[in-house]
Order: sequence, then structure tokens, then C-alpha cells
Amino acid sequence: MELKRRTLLKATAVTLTMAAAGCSQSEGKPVTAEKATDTVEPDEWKRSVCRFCGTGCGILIGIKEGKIIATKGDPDNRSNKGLNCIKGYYVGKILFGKDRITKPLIREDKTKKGTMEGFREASWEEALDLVANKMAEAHTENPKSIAFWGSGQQTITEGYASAKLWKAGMLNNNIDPNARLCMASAVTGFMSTFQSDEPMGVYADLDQTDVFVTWGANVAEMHPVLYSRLTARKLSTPGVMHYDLTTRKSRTSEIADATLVFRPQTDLAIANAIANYLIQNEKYDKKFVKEHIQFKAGTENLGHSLEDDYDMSEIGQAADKNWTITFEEYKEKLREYTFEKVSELSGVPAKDIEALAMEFADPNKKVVSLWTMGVNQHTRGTWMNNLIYNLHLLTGKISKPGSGPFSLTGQPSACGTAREVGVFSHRLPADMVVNNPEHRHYAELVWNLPKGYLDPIEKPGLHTVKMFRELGNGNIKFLWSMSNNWGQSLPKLNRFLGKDADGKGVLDAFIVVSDGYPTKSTELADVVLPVAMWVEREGQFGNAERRTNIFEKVVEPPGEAKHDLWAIIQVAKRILSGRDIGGKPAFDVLFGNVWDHEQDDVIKDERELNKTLFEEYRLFTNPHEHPNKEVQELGKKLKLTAKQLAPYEEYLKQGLTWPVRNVNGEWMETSWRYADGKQEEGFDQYGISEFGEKGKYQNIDFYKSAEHRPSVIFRPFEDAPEIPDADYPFWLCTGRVLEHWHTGTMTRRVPELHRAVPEAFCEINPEDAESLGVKRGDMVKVISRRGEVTIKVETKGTGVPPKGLVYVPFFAEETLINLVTLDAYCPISKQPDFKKCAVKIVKA
Ligand SMILES: Nc1nc2c(c(=O)[nH]1)N[C@H]1C(S)=C(S)[C@@H](COP(=O)(O)OP(=O)(O)OC[C@H]3O[C@@H](n4cnc5c(=O)[nH]c(N)nc54)[C@H](O)[C@@H]3O)O[C@H]1N2
Ligand SMILES: Nc1nc2c(c(=O)[nH]1)N[C@H]1C(S)=C(S)[C@@H](COP(=O)(O)OP(=O)(O)OC[C@H]3O[C@@H](n4cnc5c(=O)[nH]c(N)nc54)[C@H](O)[C@@H]3O)O[C@H]1N2
Ligand code: SF4
Ligand SMILES: [Mo]
Repeated sequence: MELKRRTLLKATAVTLTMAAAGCSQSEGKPVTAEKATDTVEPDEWKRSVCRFCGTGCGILIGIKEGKIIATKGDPDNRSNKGLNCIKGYYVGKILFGKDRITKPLIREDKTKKGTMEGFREASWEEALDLVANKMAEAHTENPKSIAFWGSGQQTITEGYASAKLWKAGMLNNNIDPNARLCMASAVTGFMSTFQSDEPMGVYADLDQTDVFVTWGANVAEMHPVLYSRLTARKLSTPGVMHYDLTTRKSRTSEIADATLVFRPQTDLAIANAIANYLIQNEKYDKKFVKEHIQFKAGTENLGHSLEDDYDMSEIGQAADKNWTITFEEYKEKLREYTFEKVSELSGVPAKDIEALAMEFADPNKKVVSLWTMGVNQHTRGTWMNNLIYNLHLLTGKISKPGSGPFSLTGQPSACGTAREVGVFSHRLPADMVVNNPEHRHYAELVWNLPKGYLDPIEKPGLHTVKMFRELGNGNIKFLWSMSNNWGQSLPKLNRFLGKDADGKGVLDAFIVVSDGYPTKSTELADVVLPVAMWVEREGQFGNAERRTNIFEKVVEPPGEAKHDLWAIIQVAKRILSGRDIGGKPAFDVLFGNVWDHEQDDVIKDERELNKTLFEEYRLFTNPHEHPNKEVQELGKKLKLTAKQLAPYEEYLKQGLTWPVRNVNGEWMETSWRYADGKQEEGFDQYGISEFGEKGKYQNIDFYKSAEHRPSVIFRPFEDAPEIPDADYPFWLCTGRVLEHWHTGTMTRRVPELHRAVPEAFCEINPEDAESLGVKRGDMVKVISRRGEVTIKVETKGTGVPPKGLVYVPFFAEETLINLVTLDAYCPISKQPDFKKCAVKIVKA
């Protein structure tokens, strides 16, 4: 991945130069990068990927004398074409915080849990032995009492190895990613509508569309590089429209043509009103509907999973049942969603909803819908995803250049890792699920396990909210978390923190946290494992447009920090010792291919280690490449090539969007899934005659959907679990700011980003502020039925909440807003709703 000078000259973005001079990583001291200068020239540039958001921007890293001194956008990366946002510009600096953890830490004093005191430094040998022993101890006592919390920030191979260790090694499904807080509703939305996960289109759709609809996504701050494509399209082409549906005006609303500020949760009704209009006025695409669509209805009155007795769905049992209905029945169910009624419910003027409906109704207009957490973090998140698909399916605005529903992903590898390799408690690699015997059998074949070996994992394990409720209840005795910060990011944290909780469960459990920095979670840990962050190791991410990218290792990690993959395999070596599978040592069966028997260690070469695991994972998506005929046939039956991946080396050249196809020896990417056309131009060719029935479908074949027909599913409006009342009169919405990443552990250590937004705030509508008797800069208490925080008032921020709603970002641990939030979740996706609960505001 050495870059040519020609390529460099093409670079458009400004070079950020960082001087790491004077500090040595090899000495094990944290590296500082205080002085910025733009006079130093790097010795070489390495191609990489940003480790922040799901946009997946390519980054060029300037190296001098083995240190990172500069980063800039990669003009050759097809996802960002040279652009980066402010976090991308400074991403190199996240490695240089002065308090990097460089040695394993073992807690000596349990009474100090909740602080970073009471730890001592330890050798890796001791820490790994302790982790494996404690895990074995808990597992022997009760196999259900161990859990792993993973992440959409783990690399593909890290996620794959953790899922394999837990599912095949421990025969345990108590493994779930932070993506449960983020993308779970997107997944269940895709699965219920299309029976296939992830978007059909690509970012190029943004450059060609006529109408943008943002349905609860602050793209300007959360996917800034995509937003720049949106604005470029809008500003360069007269007539291109942007409708921003939101519960609070944000930066994204600034240049929107219409901002539809709706009462939280009433997005469900708005989407139905648009569908109702299309049907009543016969403005839907009749031919498309007749040829490609089926109509469904599902279980209603699902409840809100609010109580401590969880929800109405048992573990492993879907809360959602769908059945076929006729078009007439669908039409009837929609009838009550008139513009007038929905306008009254949502507070959005009827003419604005009508204007948006007219855009969908126009057969000559291309429409792109974009959404993120406003839609997914929703107790009807699955439904809301379904409702957006309904509009695109009814109008045939899907899988076409410039037209399509595009579910945006938050994290760099929520798609590539969390969703695809099986880190969810109900999943196996390649979107397969544990409760399908054929899927388990396929995994047994690839993992060389005896038939039926995976039967014990037929039931899904604890999903995230249950996992942490059980931690609070004292039923989880061993927890390992990696690339996340649950001590800050989980909703209703006072189940185990805060003044109401006795914290007993957390004190009793043995907690292992792998992180590069001290966090709210490491404070609760018994062992902290120091990690090689970002490009201190090699890894792979899969972004929101299904693009798989590799980033190389370019610098050494500080001190004794190690690749997470190394730690996972080392623990596997210990925990699996003495066990056998089909007469062979269990570790050899599962991880023998990544163990160097001569060195008695994990394969040292980062490339070889990653490539070996990636190629093994690829047997899930490329069954035809497996030598065993049974695998080939079962894989074909399960249509696994629908997400085919290229060999590892191909991604070293450039990122590719799956499914890739090998056409005459060349690996080509797919831009528009399901759409027929030339592979060279990015079309899908019906999955190359594999599952398509050429000639049967015109132009488009939804080959993964039941009967090749995705479903338009009727979903009614049902209100939020907690609604403001006389005691708690305000809605609380939580989210993010441009400059910080999630819990702030990385971005708050970058001086430039920290200075830009040094503290969190509570945005209040100026009129509300006046009636509360507070002004900008005053301190207020935000209080819910669960907890409170004291925080500074903001009335002139980047966002403007409507009257009756306040907004707080969650990046700051000193204003822990998740003590206040609610952990009600969508009963189908199990994703909690961080976007709405009831609070009162009092002057502090
Ligand atoms: N700068 C920065 N960028 C990031 C991240 C970060 O931490 N910092 N994180 C990444 C990750 S993991 C994620 S998930 C994304 C999040 O990206 P976004 O979802 O865009 O951002 P949030 O701030 O979480 O959510 C804000 C949106 O929720 C909407 N909303 C609130 N209530 C409702 C409702 O009832 N219905 C609907 N439809 N919408 C509602 C609001 O209108 C607002 O637009 O950002 C990614 N990008
Ligand atoms: N109130 C509120 N809460 C929310 C949300 C919200 O909108 N509102 N959004 C939710 C959503 S969408 C998300 S995605 C979650 C995110 O929540 P989390 O994933 O729990 O939070 P992060 O801050 O991203 O934590 C990532 C951690 O990984 C560490 N890290 C970095 N690199 C590495 C590495 O290579 N290895 C290891 N082991 N660790 C590493 C970082 O230092 C950091 O501490 O938050 C959720 N919580
Ligand atoms: S848009 Fe996302 S991926 Fe791109 S540079 Fe910014 S944070 Fe990184
Ligand atoms: Mo997220």
C-alpha cells in the first residue's frame, strides 16, 4: 500500500501535521503530540481508514521515523474521495493521550471499584491466567453466568475470533455488541422487510438524487463527509430538495428546504400518512407493486419492555409475528392516517407532510431516505424502519442509482463486524442465526465440529440490555468487554451505578475491560487489558455502504499494549486447554491455524494472523471456495454468496462493496444490490444467475426475499413508553456533537477537539429557559424518575430544541446523562430508546 507521488498530488484535503517528536513509544511512555507544525515532511504515506464513524473515510497517514506525524483524506478511497471531517483530521492524535494504559492492571482492592484506584500493574502472563481462571470458575458454576460485550469498533477478525470463542469454544450465546444500542432495529427492519441485512445502495446515490429525506439523523454532525456530498448535490443542482424530519433543529436542518419538527414517536404516524396518501390517490407504482411486493401485518400492542420482568418475548422467541394481508386490507388499515389527523398528533403542518408525500408520488423524482439513531433508538424502531421501506417499495424508488432507502451505520464496523461475523447473541457468521439447524450445521462444517456440536447454542443468549440488567441483578459473574465503554453508554446506568443502586452485582462479578484509556468501565473492572489502538495493529472495517477496508499496522503500540486479537486467542488457549472436540484438543480445532507452535504463541506476523482468520471467515460467504462438497451445496442452498467477499489481498489494493463477483478473474464490487445490469457498472446481475431466475423478473430481483418479494408491512402508531406529564414536563433527547466520539474517551484526549467542546450542556428552548428562570451558562438539574445530572444551560447552541424538549449529549462522564435515560427497548430488536423519556428541569 505504498503510495505513488501522483496519487499524493491528487490529494485535496489539508494536511494536518502532528509532531510526535521527542517521545519514544518503544520506551513504553505515553506519546505526546502537543506541538503542531506544518513544516515536517513525512518519510512515507500509508493508506488507512478512519476509526470513527460508519462513513468509513480513507485516510493517508504520514510516517516519519516510525511515528505518525500527519493524517489527511485519501483521494483514492471511493467512499470519501479525499474528504475528512474534523475527527478524521485529528484521528492520529487519539493514540497520544498521556494516560494511555500500557500495562495489564489487576485490581487488589475491590472496595475501590468505581475508581481507578486499587489496581496494581501485572505481567500479561498473570493477567491472562487470572482472566481465564475466573472465566472457567464462573462457567463451571453456571455456564449462563459468563458474558462478552463486543463492539462495532472491533475489527472484522477481532469480532470473528470473539464470536467463535464464545459460540463454538464456550458453547455460549451471551455475546452481544454495542451495536445493539445502535443498529439492532436496522437489522430487524431489514430482516422483516427483505430477509436480508444491510442497504441495497451506495453513497453514490447521494450524488444523483433529486430529494433527500432525513428521518431522524443529524448527518451534518454525525456523518459529515456524507453531508458534504448531500450539500454538494443540493447546491450544484437547482430543484434538489431536502426534507429534515427531526425532533430538534440541528445543523442538518440549516440548509434543508423544509424542517418537519415532530412530537417524539409520531414519525410512525407521519410515514403512514404518506403511504395513505400514495394509496388513496393511486400514486404508487402499480406495476412494481404487482410484480415485486407482498403485503403483511404484524403483532400490535407490543408493550415497551420497560419493567424489570423484561418484555413479552422470551429469550430467543421473536416478539414479532407477521402474516399476509391483501392490498385492500392494507389500504383499509392506513385509512385513518389522514394529513389532518397526523398533523394534530405530530405538530407538523399538514401542508409539509403533503409536500413530502408529493415527492414520493412523483414518478420522475429520485428519492434517498437517510436515517440513523432517531429511527433505530426507538421502542418501535423495527416498525419505523419497516415504514420507511414501505414508502420506497410502494413507489419503486429502490435499488436504483439515486434512489433508495439508506440506513446509515454509526460505527466504523457495525456492519462489517458486529452484524456480519456473528457477534450478536442470536447470530452466526454471514447473517446466519443460531436457532436455524441448517445454519448451525454450516458453521459446524466450516469450524470442523462434529454434527450437532452447536446444538446447545440453539437459543439466543442475553441481548445487551438484559446482559447489563443481569449484571446489576448479580446473575452475571464474569464479563469481558472490548472496544466499548458500557459504564457510560448503557441506558439507565443507575441499575448498577448512581446513588440508588447498591452496585452489588458489579461488585460481585469479575469484570475484564480491554481498553487503551481509563474509562467509566475500567473503573468498574477487576482486570484491565491494555490494547493496541487503531493502526497500532492491522485490522478491517466494513462501512455503511458495505465497503470492506483494511488498515495496516503502521506504528508500534506503547509499552506492553497488545492487539485484542492476541488477548482473545491467549485466553482461548488457556480456557480450552484440557478439553477436546471429536478426540482432538479443542484449541487446536478452533484456533490451531493462528497458533505458532514453534514460538508457542499467537502467530506474530500481523498480516498472516489477520489473513488467516479473514480467509476462514470468508468460507462463510464464499461456500463455493470450500473443498468440501457438502459445504458447497448447503452454502448454495442458503444463498450465502449473496454477500460474497474477495480474497484478503484484494482489499489491500482498495476497499470493495459486497457482494463482490469474480468476472473473468477480476474482483468487482456491487453498488446496487438486486438491480440487474452490468457488474462492471456496479449492478448485481441477479447475483450472477445463482439464485436469480433470469427472465422472470424485470430489472430487479429481490433474490433474498421470501418468494423474491419484500414485504410492505402495516405498522400502526403507538406512543412512547414515558411521556411528559405534570411532574416531569419535558422530553429528554440525547445524542452527540460533531467534535466528540461517543463517551469522549478518545476525542477528549485530543487537545483541539477538547478545546472545541470542553463540556456537555443541556440545550433548552429560549422560551422554556425564560419560564424556568434560567439563562445560558446557568446550572440546572435534569431529573428523571431514575436519576439526575447537574449541567450547564445552552440556549444558543448548534441545535434548537422545540418548546418542551431538552437535548443533552452523552460524551462527558462528569455529566452522566445515562443515569437519567430509560432502558425501555423495541421488543423486536431489543434496542433501547435513548431519544425520549420524561424529565423535569430545576435550577441548581
Ligand atoms: N461526531 C460524531 N459522529 C458520530 C458519532 C459520534 O459519537 N460523534 N457516533 C456514530 C454513531 S455510533 C452513531 S449511531 C451515529 C448517530 O447519528 P445520529 O442518529 O444522526 O445522531 P444522534 O445525535 O444520536 O441522534 C440525533 C437525531 O435523533 C433524532 N430523533 C430524536 N427523537 C426521534 C424520534 O422520535 N423519531 C425520529 N425519527 N428521530 C428522532 C433527532 O431528530 C436527531 O436528528 O453517529 C455516528 N457518528
Ligand atoms: N444517552 C445516550 N447513550 C448512548 C447513545 C445515545 O444516543 N444517547 N448511543 C448509543 C450508541 S448508538 C452507541 S454506538 C454506543 C457507543 O458506546 P460505547 O461503544 O460503549 O462507547 P465508546 O466511547 O465508543 O467506547 C469505545 C471504547 O473503546 C476504546 N478503544 C479504542 N480503540 C480500541 C481498541 O482497539 N481496542 C479496545 N479494546 N478498545 C478500544 C476507547 O478508548 C473507548 O473507551 O453508545 C450508546 N449510548
Ligand atoms: S466522516 Fe466519519 S469516517 Fe469520515 S473522517 Fe469524519 S469521523 Fe472519520
Ligand atoms: Mo451507534
